[in-house]
Amino acid sequence: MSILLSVTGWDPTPWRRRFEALLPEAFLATPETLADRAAIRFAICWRPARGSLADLPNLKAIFSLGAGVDHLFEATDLPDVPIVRVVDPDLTGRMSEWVVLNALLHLRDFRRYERQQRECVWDKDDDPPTAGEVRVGVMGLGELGRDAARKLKTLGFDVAGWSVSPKTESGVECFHGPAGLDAMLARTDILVALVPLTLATRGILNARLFAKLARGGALGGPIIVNGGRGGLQVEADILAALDEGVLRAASLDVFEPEPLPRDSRLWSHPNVIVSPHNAAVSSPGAVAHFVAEQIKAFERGEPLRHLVDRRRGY
Ligand code: NDP
Ligand code: OXD
Repeated sequence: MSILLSVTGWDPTPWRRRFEALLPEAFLATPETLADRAAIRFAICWRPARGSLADLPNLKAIFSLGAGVDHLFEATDLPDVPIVRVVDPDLTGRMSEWVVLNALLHLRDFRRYERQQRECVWDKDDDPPTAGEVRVGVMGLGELGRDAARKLKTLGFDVAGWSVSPKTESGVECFHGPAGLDAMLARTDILVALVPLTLATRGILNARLFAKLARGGALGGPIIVNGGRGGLQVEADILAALDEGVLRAASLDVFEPEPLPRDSRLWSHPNVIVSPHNAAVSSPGAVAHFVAEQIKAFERGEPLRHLVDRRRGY
């Protein structure tokens, strides 16, 4: 069995080592070493090199090394085979850590106390809000959004969520569809974006949406937390909304383009927390295991799991 490992933007070495150990019978090729295109049965990808997926006549499936698959749909020559994405407790747990961390940083006004420490200032809010007074809206109640919503709920936040299809989640007010979004925004102090980047969601975090967020909440203004994709957000609108007080703060893990350019004002804005697209890294240890198990199951005649719906784009 031959497998193509096509990875750009991440170091492919730990991935190659993991797959060699987990699938010792497989021949692992890279776009640079690939000689026999007809031998390739599976492609394992993160931002695959341009043209690397074309002309693989015996390809059975493509595995994304991330939960998101927008990086695959960028290719014009994407073969028409099943696409599997990552659904793994390791990745899910990491994302929830990042979401909870940022919700707490804003709840506890961490930026202010960090600044004060640098200036040796001893000053505090005498009646700060608790989690129960803060309404969080999670855009996307999928694998990641649902887990984050549950963990935020456990901490006492007043949590709602939004998805395409109707959902029920204990203790979480669930909204769906375009009409449901406005209703959720109207009760949201912290908006967490965990929707995939698709034609329907590109640019959704824009000035029109920010204007619909709740005013008068316990945090002194709405806050956005984007762990989804940079393409969801209109950066100029975020900066303008922060400057005009429409938004109080933003935590951003994802950008377009990445890395975030040095001259972006987001780096230095006092009310923006930037992280380098590491909210939930795909750990080679966990994710290679997930992919290898699926390949073995497929070779035994079992169906692939966590397939992407090409029509929806996620
Ligand atoms: P899922 O596919 O499991 O969940 C996506 C959720 O978004 C679903 O609830 C879906 O609704 C909802 N959704 C999709 N489109 C829309 C829309 N147009 N309107 C309303 N809701 C919508 O994805 P995951 O939770 O696994 O991952 C989400 C995203 O997180 C990934 O696509 C990726 O971009 C990002 N990510 C970022 C990482 C990072 O490190 N920053 C790491 C991993 C992922 P429904 O359930 O009804 O279909
Ligand atoms: C992913 C990511 O989609 O790391 O998994 O962004």
